Amino acid sequence: MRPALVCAGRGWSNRRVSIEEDADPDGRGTPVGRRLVLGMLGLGAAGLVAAPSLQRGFEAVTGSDPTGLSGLLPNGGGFRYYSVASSVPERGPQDYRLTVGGLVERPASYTLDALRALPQTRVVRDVQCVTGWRVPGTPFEGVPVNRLLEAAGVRPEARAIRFDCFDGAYTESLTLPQARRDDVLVALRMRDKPLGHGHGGPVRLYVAPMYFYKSAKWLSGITLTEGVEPGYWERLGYDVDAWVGRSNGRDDAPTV
Ligand SMILES: Nc1nc2c(c(=O)[nH]1)N[C@H]1C(S)=C(S)[C@@H](COP(=O)(O)O)O[C@H]1N2
Ligand SMILES: [Mo]
Repeated sequence: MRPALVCAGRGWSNRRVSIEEDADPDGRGTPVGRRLVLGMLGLGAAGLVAAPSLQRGFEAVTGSDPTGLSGLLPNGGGFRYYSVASSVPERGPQDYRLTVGGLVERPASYTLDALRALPQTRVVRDVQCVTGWRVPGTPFEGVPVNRLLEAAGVRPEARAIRFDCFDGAYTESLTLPQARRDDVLVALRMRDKPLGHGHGGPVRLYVAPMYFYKSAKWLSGITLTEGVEPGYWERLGYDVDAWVGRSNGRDDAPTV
């Protein structure tokens, strides 16, 4: 069976079930339990009534295949591979760049080697997609976003950050206080290996305390903005403040 392709949740009971069925082929990923799945289905109807924009989001998503890569790549260790772009170029040490710009004193452009040369932080948490799949205890390593912000000198009028991706399609956002947490990384490694292309390598954003859609893959730009510019899924109805367990209709205890 094709993996569940839609990073969307409420109101699609058959997709929900398919996520549960095809998760965890090798025992490393842990799909959410049946009770939680059914609980989220229960939330679904109310969620759609309360948030009509979500309904529009589902239509937009199901009208096309948002995850061209998913069909090509094997399921790795309980992860699903998501891409809203049908193809994404590969970038490596020669041609990868991460720019830091917008409302900063000193715009910068980092090569992969420059990022690797900075002190690395390791964070080990559960990865949690808003559709329900979860991979426990996943190590990520990289440079805290805050370190790059300090190097760039954030101007006083900046309140938020837009993250751009070299897939040309995806964007994400964080408020400045969120981005300054020490568990928010420009990640270069995942599960003790360099980030592969399928997982957004060579560099992705990793926002440990939030649902995985905040962790933008193929990161190419960090732009300081006056206000939050909602990201790709957020324009389709997902919460901008995507705390695990405390957003997107969930009110269970956070897993972080
Ligand atoms: N550029 C980009 N980043 C993205 C996405 C995407 O489609 N494009 N999908 C998001 C979603 S919904 C999830 S669950 C995770 C999936 O990461 P993975 O493919 O490494 O499992 O990436 C997030 N970051
Ligand atoms: Mo997701």
